[in-house]
Amino acid sequence: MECIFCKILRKEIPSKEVYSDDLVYAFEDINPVAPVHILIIPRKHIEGLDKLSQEDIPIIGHLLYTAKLIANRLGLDPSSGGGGYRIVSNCGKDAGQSVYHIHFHLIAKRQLGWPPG
Ligand code: DGP
Repeated sequence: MECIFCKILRKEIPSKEVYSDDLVYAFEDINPVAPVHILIIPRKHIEGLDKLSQEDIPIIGHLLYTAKLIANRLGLDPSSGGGGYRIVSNCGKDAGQSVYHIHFHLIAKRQLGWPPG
C-alpha cells in the first residue's frame, strides 16, 4: 500500500506547509484536535518509533528541534509567555497510530488533559 505521507512529500497530495528542509517536512493536520495541530515528518520513510534504527538518531533529533522552532515561531514558548505545547508520536494500534510513516504531532492553543484518552 502506498504511504500517504510519502505522497504528501512528493506533492501528489496537497498539504498546508508549515516548514520544510532537506530532512523534514511539517504541515497542518487534516483533522485538527486543537487550534494548532501540525505534523512533523522525516523525508525518509520510517514506519514508526518501533522501526527506528541507530542511524536515524540525527533525523529524529532534527525533527524534535524543528518542532521547537515551529513552536517558537508560533509564539507558543512558555518561556516567552506562550501557553506551551505538546509533542506526541503514536506508535502502533493501541496508541492510535493510523499512518505508518513516523510523525510527531505538535498540538497547542487549548488546555490539554492528562492522561490522554
Ligand atoms: P496518527 O493517528 O497518530 O497516525 O496520526 C495521523 C494523522 O495524520 C491524523 O491526525 C490525521 C492526519 N492525516 C491523515 N491523512 C492526512 C492527509 O492526507 N493530509 C493531512 N494534512 N493530514 C492527514
